[in-house]
Amino acid sequence: MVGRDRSPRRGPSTAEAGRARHKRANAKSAIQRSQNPPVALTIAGSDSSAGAGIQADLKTFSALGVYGLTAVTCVVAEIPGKVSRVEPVNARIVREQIEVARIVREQIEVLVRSFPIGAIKTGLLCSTAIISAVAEAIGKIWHTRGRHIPLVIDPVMIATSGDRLLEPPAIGAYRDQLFPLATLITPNLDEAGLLLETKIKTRTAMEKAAKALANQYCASILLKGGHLEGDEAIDLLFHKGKLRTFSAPFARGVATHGTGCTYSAAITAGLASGLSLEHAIQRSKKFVTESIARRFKWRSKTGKPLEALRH
Ligand code: PXL
Repeated sequence: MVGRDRSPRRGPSTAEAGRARHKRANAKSAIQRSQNPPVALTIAGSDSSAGAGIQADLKTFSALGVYGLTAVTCVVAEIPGKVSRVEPVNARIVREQIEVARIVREQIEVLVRSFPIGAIKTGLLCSTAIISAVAEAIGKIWHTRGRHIPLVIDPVMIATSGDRLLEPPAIGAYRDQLFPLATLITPNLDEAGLLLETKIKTRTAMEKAAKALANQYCASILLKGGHLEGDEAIDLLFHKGKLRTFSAPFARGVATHGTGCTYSAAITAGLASGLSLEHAIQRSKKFVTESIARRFKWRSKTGKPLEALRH
């Protein structure tokens, strides 16, 4: 067997070689830095059909060039149109829920200590204990970092199918603990109605509701109007004392779900990438509208349409 030549290679002096190495390393770290995408964290539930929840958030982050981190709060077994079961991560009784809440908090804390997170979003938080854990973890992070990371709260309460996803007493925990930390809250008409204990049925009522929520929680509000007005899907932003409208043609006869998750994830990706709130929302509205237009279409064995957003 021929032995390998282990003698030192001939080449530049040690100092020159050191300088060259240093230059290469600098260039490499500059490349690595410039290649690293913005980072965003989603704290949400898992949707087995992957149209909504943490799966929709990750697909949206990727499509918009953002590296997504996750903290899972609950597991939802479902297909489009039917939620079969919602299970908080490993929780059956209150004691276990507190244990779960600790797991959720630890996921967030360890990620925030390690990654340069540019924005955070919350989706389905499922229970009072989990909302408290998330609020506590985010409050602590802000305190130790000495700055606020933009926080987008999608107050998921009811699925597109009409199934309830949040236990009713948890609304109080949202109000008291999490909303005060929000940069932006993105309720739909039903969620805003539950929060304000009223029905929102007109454009004027929408304007009143957006302002009332913004005043109550000192946060910007994006109230999603869905199909309230004719052929347009109109959303109202109340931000820094001003109302602004975002609209797109309303898509009829669509059987997708997860548009709310996708919308708030896209806004979070925009904020993590340094866009202003208004620009992030404008880009996200377009992204959601396009994801609906180019949706995937299957048929279930019983012949029912089975559709999913193409992120
Ligand atoms: O679209 C609301 C939603 C959010 N999060 C999870 C879901 C759903 C709807 O089904 O499963 C995990």
